[in-house]
Amino acid sequence: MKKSIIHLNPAVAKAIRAKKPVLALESTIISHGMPYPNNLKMALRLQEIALDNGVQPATVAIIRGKLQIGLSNDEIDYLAKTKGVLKVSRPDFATCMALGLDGATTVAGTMIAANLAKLKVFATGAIGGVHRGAEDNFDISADLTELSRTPVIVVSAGAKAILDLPKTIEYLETLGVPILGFNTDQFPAFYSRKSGIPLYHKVTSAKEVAHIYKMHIKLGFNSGMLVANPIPSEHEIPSSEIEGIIKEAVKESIKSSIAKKDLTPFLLSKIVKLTDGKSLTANIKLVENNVIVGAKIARELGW
Ligand code: PSU
Ligand code: MN
Repeated sequence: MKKSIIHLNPAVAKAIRAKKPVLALESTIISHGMPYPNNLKMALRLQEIALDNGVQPATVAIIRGKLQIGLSNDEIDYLAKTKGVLKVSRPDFATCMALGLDGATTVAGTMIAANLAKLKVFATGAIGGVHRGAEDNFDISADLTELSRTPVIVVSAGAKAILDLPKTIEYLETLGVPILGFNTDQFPAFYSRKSGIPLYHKVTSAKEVAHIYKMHIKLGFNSGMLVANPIPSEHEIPSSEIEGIIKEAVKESIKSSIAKKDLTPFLLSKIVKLTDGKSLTANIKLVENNVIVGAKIARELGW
C-alpha cells in the first residue's frame, strides 16, 4: 500500500474514526505571528476552546519533514520556541517535506493540509492579502490564490488591517472566492470590527454557512470560502486608534527593507510594541472567537 503523505496524531485519528468533527488550526501564527510565550499559551488555549465546543482540534505543521495533522503539546511547545522554522505556503511544501525540515503552515499551507486530510473547516486569526504598496512591491499573499483552488472554509477576522483591504477584497472577487460576513454586512478589519467596505453576503448562523458550503460543493466549485467574523466588540481597537500605528509600522518596514515572508511578522510585532501589547491581546481574542465559530460550522457540516 502507498504510504500516506499525512500523519494524523492519535487524537485526530480517533476523532475521524468516531466521525467527530475536526477543526484545522494553523501554525505560522505560533512560529511567526506572536512572541513567546504568548504564542504557546494561545495555541494551547485554542485546542481547549475547540474541545469545549465539541470538535477535535488539528493544529497543522511540518515537523522534521512529516506533515502532521494534529500536534501534541510538546510539538506545539517546540514550534513556539524554535527559531528558523520555515513559513510554509504552496511553494515551500515539497521542499520542506522532502528535505526533512520544520515548517509552520500559513493559511495557504494549512488549507492544503486540511484538504489532504479531508477536513473542511479551518480557523485562524486573519488571512494574508494584498499588501499596501502592492502596485510597487507586488506582494500579494499566497493565501488568496489558495482560497481560489482549495475547497476549505476559512474562518478569519476579515483580513489583516496592515493590508490594503479594498484591493484584497477586489482580488478575492476576481478569484471567485465567496466572502460571507458572519453577523456583519461589512468586511472586518482584524483589530477593528468594521472597515467601511460593504459585503454582498451576510449570514447569521453556522447552519447557514454549512448550507451554502454544501451548495458550493454541489456546484462542483473547487474554491474555498471565507467566513469573515469580526473581533468581539469588547476587544476591538477602533481604526481611528490603530491606523496611525499601522502607517508607522509600514513606514518602518520600508525604511528597513523588510519584504516577502518577513513582512507580515515584522508588521505584527512592530504593532504589538507600538500598542504596548494591546494589539496582541486583540489578536488572541479574535482567534479564540474564530475557533468558536469554526467549531460551530464544523459541527453543522459533520462528515
Ligand atoms: N493570523 C494571525 N496572525 C498571523 C497569521 C494569521 O492572527 O500571523 C499568518 C497566517 O499564517 C497567514 C500569514 O497565512 O500570516 C500571512 O503571511 P503573508 O502575508 O506572508 O502571506
Ligand atoms: Mn507576501
